[in-house]
Amino acid sequence: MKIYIAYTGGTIGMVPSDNGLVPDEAFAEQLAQQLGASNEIIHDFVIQRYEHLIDSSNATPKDWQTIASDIQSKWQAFDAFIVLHGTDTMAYTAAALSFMFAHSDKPIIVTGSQVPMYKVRSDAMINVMGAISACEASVYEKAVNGVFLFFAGRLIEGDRAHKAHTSDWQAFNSPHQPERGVLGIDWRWRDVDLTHQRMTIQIPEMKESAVTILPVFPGVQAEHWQGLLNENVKGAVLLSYGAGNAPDKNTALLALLNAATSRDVVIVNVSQCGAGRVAAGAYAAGSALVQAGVVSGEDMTYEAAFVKLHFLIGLGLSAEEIKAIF
Ligand code: ASN
Repeated sequence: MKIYIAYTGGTIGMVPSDNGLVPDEAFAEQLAQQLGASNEIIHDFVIQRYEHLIDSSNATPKDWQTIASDIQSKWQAFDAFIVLHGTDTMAYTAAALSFMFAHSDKPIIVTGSQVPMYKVRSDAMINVMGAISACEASVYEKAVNGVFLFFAGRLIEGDRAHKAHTSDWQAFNSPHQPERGVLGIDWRWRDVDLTHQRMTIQIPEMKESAVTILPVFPGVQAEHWQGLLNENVKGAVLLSYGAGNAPDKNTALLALLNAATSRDVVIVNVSQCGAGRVAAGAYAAGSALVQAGVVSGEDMTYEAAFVKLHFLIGLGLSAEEIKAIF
């Protein structure tokens, strides 16, 4: 197999500095040596070190575009793609790639590690080898074509992953759907419907300022959200309580939401619970949001909802079209 590995930064390739861990340029070479040292790995690898290696907390939608354009330019030349990325925003990038490479007919696996590869007690090679194994599986297990996040033995759909732990090896979960595959000694696969859907690659121009997140918390005031809903914003993820609730007695807050949706800002309701589905309307406190024009994010993670807004706004769709797609 010809496998393209994009090294974008993240802990996996970091080394200590006076200010803590920083990405290391030499990592790509070290990884190439490790992969080359084994007779068991028979693939052709190209490992590309990105010019600006980042801690993924610095990632922006522009980085999603850069990674996607890079993969697109290599599409015909490779059978599979692995993106080495920091964990902090890995779920966002995996979601972005899964929208941009919808129904991908090749595997695109995003992974990284909790501990840098230079440490003896590191999860780096375990995760890299798992990602390679997922690519290999795509040959006989068609279910693996598509965009996934692989971490600590779990192969999670790119738009379903959530960073759920700061320090466990198992840093990611898939709160709304079982993982596509779990890798122990062997893979265990979840059955999926493999009805062929035509692949599309769409890499829209995305503006940082276009999408925001509105947190709900006890005592939240319209003033808290005013700046967040500025005139550049076209979409927002509202992080609601429980099954999709927010304070319905706060008329100023609802008026602010109403004003935003009336000027075609798409506001998507996602629960801050971390798991479960939004059922806005089950309570009066949720109905008020529906009346203010807020749409339900159903069982999406906030990462996926945030990225999907960026993607659809970037495609230039109207607020009505975006709401219908949600
Ligand atoms: N701060 C790091 C990053 O996201 C965390 C990691 O990769 N484990 O780049």
